[in-house]
Amino acid sequence: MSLKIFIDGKFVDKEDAKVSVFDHGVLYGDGVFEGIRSYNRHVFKLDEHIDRLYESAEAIRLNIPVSKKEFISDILETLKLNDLDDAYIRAVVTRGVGDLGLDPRKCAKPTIFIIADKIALYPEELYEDGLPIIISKTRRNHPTTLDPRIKSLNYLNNILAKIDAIDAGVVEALMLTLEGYVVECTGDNIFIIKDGKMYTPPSDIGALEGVTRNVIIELARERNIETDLKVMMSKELFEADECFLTGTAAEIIPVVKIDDKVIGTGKPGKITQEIRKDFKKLTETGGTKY
Ligand code: PXG
Repeated sequence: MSLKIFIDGKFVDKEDAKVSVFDHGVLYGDGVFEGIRSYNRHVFKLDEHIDRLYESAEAIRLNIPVSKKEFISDILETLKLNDLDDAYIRAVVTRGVGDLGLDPRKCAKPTIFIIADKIALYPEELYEDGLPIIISKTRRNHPTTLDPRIKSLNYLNNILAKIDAIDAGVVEALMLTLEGYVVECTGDNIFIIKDGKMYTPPSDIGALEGVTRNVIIELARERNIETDLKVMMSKELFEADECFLTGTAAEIIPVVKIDDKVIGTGKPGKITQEIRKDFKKLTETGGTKY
């Protein structure tokens, strides 16, 4: 059976799921999206993702023409129709079809589509051995130019950093602010552990406020591990006891090397592994059922 894609209120076969070349999402990257996961027929943190989708849309003055409740029900319907137990969900809202020219008022109606597909997971050995990453030469967009807290269809900043990672033979790259502070990776937030305390950069310097990031802060609190939102230089990462990345796709993945600097013992850290276990438990037990 062909995958069914939700597009503008209808379900169509994957082969027929097309948007116009005049869609401003295609022409200008004018739109927003969310990447969401489901585990064992439960969507993980669905409300949080939907809230962020609507916040991203509001930040670019894009009025999503359906209610949050309807959007949620369309996502659940897409999952049911495709009979997916564990899925990767991509919800996209573009400015819509309009004439050439940047003016968003040219677009009468936003385009909405939802893809729910099987997930391609990172190989298990990356979780067991930990990742080497590099520091990208591509700096993160400054919040006053394009605020990285908006999850927009403009991912070129991140893609250029991803190319830096690929060129260096690794899978992720750490991005710094223009001032040289640590912000986040191309599709993941970054954390360190130092002397039993957890640190992650504050989102206002230009990191996406990750749904997974917030869950990790909460899980750490339950283990009596405090988190400081801290502006850090890369030197503080090199001197950390443990380091890990968080994101919907990667979940929690240990980092063992940054450029040529080995982090901690060079093996995934103890606290990282404990929080990974807590996270796994949470994904197995919680979420919106379908
Ligand atoms: N920073 C950036 C720049 C991201 O794009 C995260 C952090 C982590 O946020 P969440 O809310 O996922 O914990 C992201 C998330 C994809 C894909 O298909 C990308 C993300 C999430 C899911 C899928 O590349 N990015």
